[in-house]
Amino acid sequence: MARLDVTETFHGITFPGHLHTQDSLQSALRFPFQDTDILIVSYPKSGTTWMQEIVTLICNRGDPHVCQTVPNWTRAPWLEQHYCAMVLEKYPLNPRVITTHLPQHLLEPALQGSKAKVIYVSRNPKDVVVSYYHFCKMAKFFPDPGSFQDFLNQFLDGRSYYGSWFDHVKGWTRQTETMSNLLHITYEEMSLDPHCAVEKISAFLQRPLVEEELNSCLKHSSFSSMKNNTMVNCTLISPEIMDHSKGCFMRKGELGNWKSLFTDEQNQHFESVFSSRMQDCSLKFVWDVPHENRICNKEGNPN
Ligand code: PPS
Repeated sequence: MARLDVTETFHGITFPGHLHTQDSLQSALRFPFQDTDILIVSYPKSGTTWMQEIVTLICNRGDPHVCQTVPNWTRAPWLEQHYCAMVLEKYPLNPRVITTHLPQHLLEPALQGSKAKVIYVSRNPKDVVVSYYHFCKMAKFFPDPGSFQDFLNQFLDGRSYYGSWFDHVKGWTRQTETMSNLLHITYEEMSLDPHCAVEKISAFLQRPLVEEELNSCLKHSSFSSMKNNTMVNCTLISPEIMDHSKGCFMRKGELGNWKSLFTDEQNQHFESVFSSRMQDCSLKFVWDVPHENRICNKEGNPN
């Protein structure tokens, strides 16, 4: 299944045809979730792979064996991608860890009444768009991204693959008010205080860890460990699909890397689109909170 030049449009959103078909997208909407499932949800480039690693490590009490021997797309397959059903059948997981980039409104019917635990990861959209831009240069299943200005315009207009960042974040975070089985965590929280973040995730999954296990989770989910882990750094993907000469999947792993690419004008325009598109979102994000100002309580929740 190459289909590198194919784009699937589904419910008005575009998806790379290399990984998605109309059937696979349709099946995702009818997916029979089990109450024991863990669903990782994110807009692309928001920390998906990092969360897959943390969840896998928590489920294995810090033991890195699975992380180091099973590719992330097998141990936490993307629900909407064509191989998902095959993977779930061939490699029974306990618990099942499933990943998705789909927007909330499309998955709502399938999740209705389910007690599956949902973890939503968001990230500063300026860092998302920069990470996404670099990724599109290396992933041959995306069209050439062209100039950063064009790519940014598409992102702000909601024309990117996987749809609008604004709709995605608003759709899923709105659910935090009503769904007790949904945890929203940001890439920034994970980066500024990984210990606190892993504690928070393990508490949410009701899989408490002793200090040694928690430290092992931290060690093996660090950027440097993951950059060298072939099970997550995309180097297993053939050069026909991903041009590794054009960059690394584990690229920078930084907060505020957008500053390397945005001009002042682009930043101002971004801010103005952001305030207008997010005015109906009551959520306060922690993107720019300095480390020394972040405090954790005993349960691992940020105060
Ligand atoms: S994807 O393609 O949607 O699955 O990408 P995703 O995994 O969501 O995002 C990739 C970015 O996450 C960074 N990353 C990390 N940052 C810090 N620590 C760890 N452990 C980590 N793992 C992945 C990765 O480097 C990409 O961000 P950028 O800014 O491009 O470096």
